[in-house]
Amino acid sequence: RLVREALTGLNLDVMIMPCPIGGRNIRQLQKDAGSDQLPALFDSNSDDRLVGAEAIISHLYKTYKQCEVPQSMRVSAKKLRTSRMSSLLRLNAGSKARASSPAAQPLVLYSFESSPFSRIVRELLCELELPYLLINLGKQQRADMGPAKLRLNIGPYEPIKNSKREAFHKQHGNVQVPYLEDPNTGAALFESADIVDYLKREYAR
Ligand SMILES: N[C@@H](CCC(=O)N[C@@H](CS)C(=O)NCC(=O)O)C(=O)O
Repeated sequence: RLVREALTGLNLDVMIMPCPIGGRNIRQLQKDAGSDQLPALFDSNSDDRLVGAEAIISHLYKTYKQCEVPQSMRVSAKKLRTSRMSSLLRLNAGSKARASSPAAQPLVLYSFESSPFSRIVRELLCELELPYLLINLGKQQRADMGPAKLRLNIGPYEPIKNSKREAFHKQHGNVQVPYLEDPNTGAALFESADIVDYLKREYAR
């Protein structure tokens, strides 16, 4: 979670390989890397392999922002505690593998870390062990605040120019997450409840 927070803050997208407890992906990681410690990041731009939130976040800020990790993003005992607490509040949803059919191609999820609706989708993608490209559409300005249908600013919504939000807005006429695309079936869906139903129907066994 802390790594994904940093990725949202840095506006970076990543391919996620979920490794829930008891699943095939964690066994494969152990085989390939000789360790099942998570989180683990492979950066294909620099060919670096990093393990542990602190090392990964430091790498991300050094490589993609040329700076030290800001105070607000540093891994601390308090942050780990609150992160664990939020998992407990969700009864550890998204931590254990459930029987699933594999997907031939990775799915695509538009999301940002603190979105409660996206969290539900991420949890299920993890339980089903479905790899996905996580595209972060974090909020960048005051005008982005509020739900898509009830923005807190007055007047038509205008995302920041040349941003991923602007590209999404041009394509869909709004910016709302979660949004899921499945290249395996051609499905493209808004609405967390519909996405959850779709994933269960298509991939849960
Ligand atoms: N009913 C939708 C609500 C989704 C929603 O409100 N998403 C928020 C983020 S949590 C959003 O897209 N806000 C607009 C924005 O971020 O620009 C669902 O269940 O997916």
